Amino acid sequence: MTRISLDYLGDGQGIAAPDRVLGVIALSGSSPADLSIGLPAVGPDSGGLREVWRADEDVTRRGATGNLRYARAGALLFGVLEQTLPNGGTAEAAKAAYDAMLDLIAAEGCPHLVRVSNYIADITRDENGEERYRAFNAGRQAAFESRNRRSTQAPAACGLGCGGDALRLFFLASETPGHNIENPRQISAFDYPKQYGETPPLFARATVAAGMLLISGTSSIVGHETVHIGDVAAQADETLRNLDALLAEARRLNVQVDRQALRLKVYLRHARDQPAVASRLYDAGLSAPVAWLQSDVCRPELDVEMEAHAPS
Ligand code: 3EB
Repeated sequence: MTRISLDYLGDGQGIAAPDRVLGVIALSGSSPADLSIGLPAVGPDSGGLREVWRADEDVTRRGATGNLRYARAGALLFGVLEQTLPNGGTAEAAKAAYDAMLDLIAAEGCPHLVRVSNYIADITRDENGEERYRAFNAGRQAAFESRNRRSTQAPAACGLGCGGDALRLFFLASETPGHNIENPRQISAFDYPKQYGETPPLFARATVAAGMLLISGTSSIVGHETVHIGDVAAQADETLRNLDALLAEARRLNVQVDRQALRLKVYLRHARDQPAVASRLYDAGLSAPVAWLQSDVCRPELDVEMEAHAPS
């Protein structure tokens, strides 16, 4: 099995073992990268931050097709894509992006998508009377549906806001299927009721693949409802309960990960909330997050979302 690892680099730090690097994502700052998300960094050390996806085997091929760029190492395929989002054309643009990704992974013999990170410009914007995120969901679903992909096979994901006018996404696909994990405290996103949009979000709460537990964007949602509206500290605590629930489910798959081993990325709607959330994480005994970023979370009433990875 080809395994992946993740590194986090500040500005000016060199990238080790470049032959094994599948992709470099600039979460914040303007250091060279395969994809720049350009989120404002938050907190005391708010310089640029890059996330480096590395395999334990050399990359044997790098390629590009249209607006998609990819790297192949062993049984894994990593790709990045930037798709302009015309005002009012988000569903079509999201479908085009997902079509390109799904066509590539099929052609490359890596049909099992195990992780997609979606950064959507102006995610809460109103487009033809509909929130842009909902139009994104419609396009994503149309691409999956046209290939007869079942919603239970959707990968771990995140759906967050960013600046500019594009959908920026990166993904990891594999020759072999990952194992999806759902959260018993939450309704699966693909089963959300229609109050969150005609088309549900297609993602798994977590996926185990390539030697990694990949936890999706997780927030203060119980059942399908947002809880603790207006109380960011309580939202952080609820999010940690959801992360613990996912770790307990992972144990049932014989994947033992302690909460201290989680490498957390924390997205805050308001930068000013960083000290309050940091103190909740510290009190819960978590390791310091690898990233603090400002981003619009997809439900307007959510103030914090956390994403996590850990070796499995
Ligand atoms: C949620 O739980 C919060 O649309 O891919 C989290 C992770 C969220 C992924 C996505 C959205 C997505 O519904 C939002």
